[in-house]
Amino acid sequence: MEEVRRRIEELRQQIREHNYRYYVLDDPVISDAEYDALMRELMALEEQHPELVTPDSPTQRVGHEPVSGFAPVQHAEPMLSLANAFSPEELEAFRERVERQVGRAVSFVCELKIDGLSVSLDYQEGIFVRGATRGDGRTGEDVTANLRTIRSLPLRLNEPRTLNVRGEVFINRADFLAYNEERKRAGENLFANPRNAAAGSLRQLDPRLTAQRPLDIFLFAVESRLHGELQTQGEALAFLRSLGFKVNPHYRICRSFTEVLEFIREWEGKRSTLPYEIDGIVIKVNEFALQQELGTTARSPRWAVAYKFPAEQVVTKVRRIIVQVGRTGALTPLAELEPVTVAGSTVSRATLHNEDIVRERDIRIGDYVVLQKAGDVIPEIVRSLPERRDGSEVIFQMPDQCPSCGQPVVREPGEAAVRCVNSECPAQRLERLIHFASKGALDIAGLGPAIVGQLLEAGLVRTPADFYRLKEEDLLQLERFGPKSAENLIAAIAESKKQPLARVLYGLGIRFVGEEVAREVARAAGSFQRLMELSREELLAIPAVGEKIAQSILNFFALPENRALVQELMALGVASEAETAPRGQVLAGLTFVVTGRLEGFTRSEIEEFLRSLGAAVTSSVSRRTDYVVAGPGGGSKLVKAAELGIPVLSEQELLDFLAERGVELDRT
Ligand code: 3B8
Repeated sequence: MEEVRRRIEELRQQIREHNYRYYVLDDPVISDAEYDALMRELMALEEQHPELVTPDSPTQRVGHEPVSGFAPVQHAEPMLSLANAFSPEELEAFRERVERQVGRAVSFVCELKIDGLSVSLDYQEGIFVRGATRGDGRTGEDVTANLRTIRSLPLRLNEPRTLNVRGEVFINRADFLAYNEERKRAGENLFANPRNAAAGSLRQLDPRLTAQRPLDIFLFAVESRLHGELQTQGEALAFLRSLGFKVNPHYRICRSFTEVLEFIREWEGKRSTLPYEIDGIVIKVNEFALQQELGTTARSPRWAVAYKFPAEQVVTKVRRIIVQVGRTGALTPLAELEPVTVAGSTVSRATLHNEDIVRERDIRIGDYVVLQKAGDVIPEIVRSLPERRDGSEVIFQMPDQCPSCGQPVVREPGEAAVRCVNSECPAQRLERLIHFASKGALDIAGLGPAIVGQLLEAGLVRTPADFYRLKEEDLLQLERFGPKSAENLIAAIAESKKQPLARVLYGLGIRFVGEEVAREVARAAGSFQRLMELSREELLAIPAVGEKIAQSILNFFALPENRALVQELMALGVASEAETAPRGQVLAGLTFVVTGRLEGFTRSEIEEFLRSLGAAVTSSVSRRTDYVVAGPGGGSKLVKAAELGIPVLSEQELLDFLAERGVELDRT
């Protein structure tokens, strides 16, 4: 037995080494056949001795049975996104801001901006234990099983470290093309670009399918806790490599901004020679101490910027300009184009935003136009080509009646948008219903635009409250529904009642109330009932809410039909959990930071729990922190807490603290 154990360990060690050489260094020293022989021997031994199988064994990459959806993962440090610079001028502005704040010239690291999707990886004592997508930056999805299938991702590090790192998952250009070809043969939908293909693969529910897809990963960041031990981004990249991670080799430490510009120019030219797609260059302040000093905004670090390569431009023809009515009644002109391929996908429509833009860019029906993708995603008509006109082109006129309901439209002074103000307008109604069910709002699976359209058409729904009154029999009358799909949709709708108030508020589609504002307003209100009663003063006391937003919320709740809708949703049990939950908001107004390794819970469990009690949980210790909860390995945050005189609670002390406030928490 001891012998078997030894042989298994030996095989794993060898296979790991060969994996590293093959997938990370791209420099194998044995043939594929020799490698296969090692792997087969290991698999056979593990099959005979299943008790010896460990999660970090190289055999564990193939993936197990499908998981049902992905569990949410709270990021210990928020996953921010990069601010963009689209021109040398914007890049120069970044440099000036940095140097003004730091007070001197600084050195930068330039990295290729891999066009994939960011993930966060957790290792415990050197073992890969969890990986998550960025999600909304605060909460991602647990895609551990799928990440395990990426051959260049070490399941076990060269050192038994406990840490969080970040990187970019991507697919090679050639693999992407082959993969799309395969999908075409199988009659499946094609992916528009490698990033979408990578995202689709990573979010694949069956890891056995993900395992067949050619995903790869480059690592580019370490958690800030390591910023004491490592001093610069350059050191962090070297450190990541020493642990066995794949790090993109084409980075450069630049001692002056001239070198940064040179790096950019160089890669703008060499971009197409890479086997994977990049959409720009990331420029980071090299020293962590300076990064810390520069800090972050709500969304992005101030110490880094993504320089986006100028967009690819193509010429196409405007066939028609149609007018769409949005959920707030805004009329938007939309150009229908002769289909063209730009930046990797086919485009046949582009929004023209509003009347003024159509006039400024002098875009006429029948015109040839220059099209590009803004930020490489949203198709945008940059300008028309008047020299190619033949006289048959027609100047676009915004209608003075709503194309959906026929009511006269209004243009408020100082606003670019023309609006239909008829709240009964069918187009607005449809868009509002679609929005209510959509991803950031109630996120009702199976209730997409087409189904909502059918339901509205059939007279089965008029307001979001009607969704909750639907019965399976109602759905069975509709095309495309069978007993199973009807049952699933009803279940998904019922399930959505548990969504937090913030999502419901966002789902109401109040003008200027985006997801972030909705979160803050919902938290301040605490309950649905209170939400309707918030006064102007109370609204303005919320940091994210200014005059314009406050007025919009007041206007919304001033309308009897909207109040009636909210009353109905409450009566139907939507978002009732928060206020009827047995635990009150006993921690409201307190800010916590959780650090170190806890025993009874994961850090994100504790954080979620504290939030459910009304606390704010942040990732860094500041004067606004009330308590730090620390397990072993708290590190720099404890030092900061001591400096600022902030009380530190052990796990047990936290439980006692909560018990004193009438909250019991079971260890799991
Ligand atoms: C901070 C640093 C986001 C990123 C970052 O290759 C932050 O560094 C980020 F908030 O998204 N796609 C890279 C890449 C992406 C990011 C990054 N570095 N090389 C990439």
